[in-house]
Amino acid sequence: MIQNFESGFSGKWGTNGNIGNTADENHENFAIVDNPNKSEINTSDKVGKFHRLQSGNWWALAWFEFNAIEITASLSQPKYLHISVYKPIASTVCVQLKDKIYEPTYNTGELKNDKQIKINEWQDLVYKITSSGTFSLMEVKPDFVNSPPLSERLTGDIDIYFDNIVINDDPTPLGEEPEPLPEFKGKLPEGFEGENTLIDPVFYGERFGSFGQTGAATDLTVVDNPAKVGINTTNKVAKFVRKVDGNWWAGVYMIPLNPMVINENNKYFHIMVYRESDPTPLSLKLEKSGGNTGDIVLDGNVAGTYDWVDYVFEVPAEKYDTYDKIAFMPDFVQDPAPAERFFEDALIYFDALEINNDPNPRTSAEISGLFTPAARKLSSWYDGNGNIQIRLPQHAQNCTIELVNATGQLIKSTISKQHEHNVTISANGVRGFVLVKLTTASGEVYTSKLAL
Ligand SMILES: [Ca+2]
Ligand SMILES: [Ca+2]
Repeated sequence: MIQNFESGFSGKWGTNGNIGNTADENHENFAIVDNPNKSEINTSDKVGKFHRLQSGNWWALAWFEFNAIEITASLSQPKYLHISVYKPIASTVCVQLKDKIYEPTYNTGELKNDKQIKINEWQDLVYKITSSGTFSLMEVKPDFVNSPPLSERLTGDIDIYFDNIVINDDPTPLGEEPEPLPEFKGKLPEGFEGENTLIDPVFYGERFGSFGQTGAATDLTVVDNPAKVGINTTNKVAKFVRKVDGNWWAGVYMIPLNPMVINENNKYFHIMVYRESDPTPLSLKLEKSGGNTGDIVLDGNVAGTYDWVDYVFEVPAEKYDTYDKIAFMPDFVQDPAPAERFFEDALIYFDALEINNDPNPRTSAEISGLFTPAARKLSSWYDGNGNIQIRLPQHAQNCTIELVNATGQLIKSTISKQHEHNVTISANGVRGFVLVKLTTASGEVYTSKLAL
């Protein structure tokens, strides 16, 4: 709780930009008053009132001190600031937390919210805080509109009320339904090109991260390919910041949506790596609850300094199983310790994660977008009349048939009907290579590639 105005201010307060251009301690234009409308989300007695002068600056604000609070927040684990407002006009409300008005050490920056729709009714507005700090002063710019000028927007001074300023973990405004969380879509194989990757810091921060070193949201991110050379000329890759003071076994983890079925036909885990430092061994470990593959270690390739190398980890037969978590340690050297080998945090890039049945390094980081353990061959063809024909496997009913393009995007999908032998899908507007993927009701996967 930052302020609910029920028991006065705990420090100084005033306005800025309402009269003049510097912070003042004007108590006439910013004061605690009776709640003008006890209803719905705010039935409390006291609220803050900002008397906005029509003659003031467009950015005029109310400020107040409060007992210092420490906020720990990051991009993947944000905090949410709530403020309930009651205003005679709907407009942008801007808030800002600092430790002091001028030259603050901690500063959230101007956080804006355009979601006010209620007029002369209490409405809760929510702001995402993504950086940590110790805060003890708040500025509220409750009518933050720079154009048209105030003389045209307002016919006179206005009173703006606000209350119930709290910070918590709840992104949903008081009195409203939560927005549904978008579905997690991070899958293998993973090339980090699209919107839905294994690394989704906004909604799914718990599905990836670093370990063995002090954690930060910047430890594992999707970035532009630092060098579109050799076998990897794709746009996006993952970046791991290997901390100089981290443990020797520090690495990253990712939890794909699809379980990783490892068997005789699907045992080679490929990953492309690019680094700017000398090669060192790399370890891959697939994990599930109650078990893992153990460290599968490869020597670093000297060609992998300032160039992309495809590393192929073979899961040993005694470890065939279904796993759900990838642990990757791309600088797996116990001695000398990282602090003795690096002067500063090392950047290690990786891309194109894929499990298949091919022990040979790949020559391209373009991936099919499909993870098909032991996929069977599907019979399908382009019939010359604008349609793709698919012959259903014997005894397969209610199959899901999907067309996927070269970047892994789903173009079309359909479900076969009872007793059909062939399925026809219109190929209108589809160009280039497509993958036809059929999944039977019992989960068997059949694929074929077509050029249209
Ligand atoms: Ca109150
Ligand atoms: Ca890529």
